[in-house]
Amino acid sequence: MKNFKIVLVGESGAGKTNLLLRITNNDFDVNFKSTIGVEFGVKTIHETSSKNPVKLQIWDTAGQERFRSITNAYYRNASAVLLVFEMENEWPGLEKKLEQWLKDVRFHTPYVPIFLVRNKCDLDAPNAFRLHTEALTQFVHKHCLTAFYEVSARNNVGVHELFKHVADTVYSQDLISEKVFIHASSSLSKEDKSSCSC
Ligand SMILES: Nc1nc2c(ncn2[C@@H]2O[C@H](COP(=O)(O)OP(=O)(O)O)[C@@H](O)[C@H]2O)c(=O)[nH]1
Ligand SMILES: [Mg+2]
Repeated sequence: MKNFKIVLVGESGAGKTNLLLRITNNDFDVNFKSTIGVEFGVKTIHETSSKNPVKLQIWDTAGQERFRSITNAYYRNASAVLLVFEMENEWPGLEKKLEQWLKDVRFHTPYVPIFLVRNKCDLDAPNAFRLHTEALTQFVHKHCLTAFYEVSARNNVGVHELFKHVADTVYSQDLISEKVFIHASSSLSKEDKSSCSC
């Protein structure tokens, strides 16, 4: 089974650890223990579009995000990044924070798909007008992000759909890079033959 590293990033308190708990243990923790962190959890997604199960190794920060000191090692070999945030009242302020995170992500791992994840959607007032949805959709296009999800780790809303999309994306991306590699090596061997002097 294919195994992929996925990393969670975003502000402290956004709900990264609880997203990990929800997808791996179907659990939720009301306490905010920013310093306690497992390195990663594993989730096998069976219902992928390709019908091939995919194993996701999902990495959680251990509080380093409070100091904006997520290291290169954390991002190393990641196949996708989930940028998690919670809604704030001021869009310009939130946009700035998200852009800082994207800068950091793209500096460490320039080509991976990035999923923008708005957690805690259970906190919305029942009839609240989705003020930010349009701005966020534009943000996703402007920064060429793979997708935008609204989820609730607490109420288990959208979490499975998100990770299924992540699994499908990293799996198909892996197939493409394998094909490119096979194609490149087969054309190389042809060239080798044609230039062979014996
Ligand atoms: N209402 C609500 N609270 C959440 C949700 N996810 C996390 N929280 C709470 O937000 C706080 C921070 O969550 P945590 O997962 O530790 O955030 P992290 O710092 O990004 O890892 C905790 O008190 C959680 O119980 C959610 O979906 N809805
Ligand atoms: Mg945490």
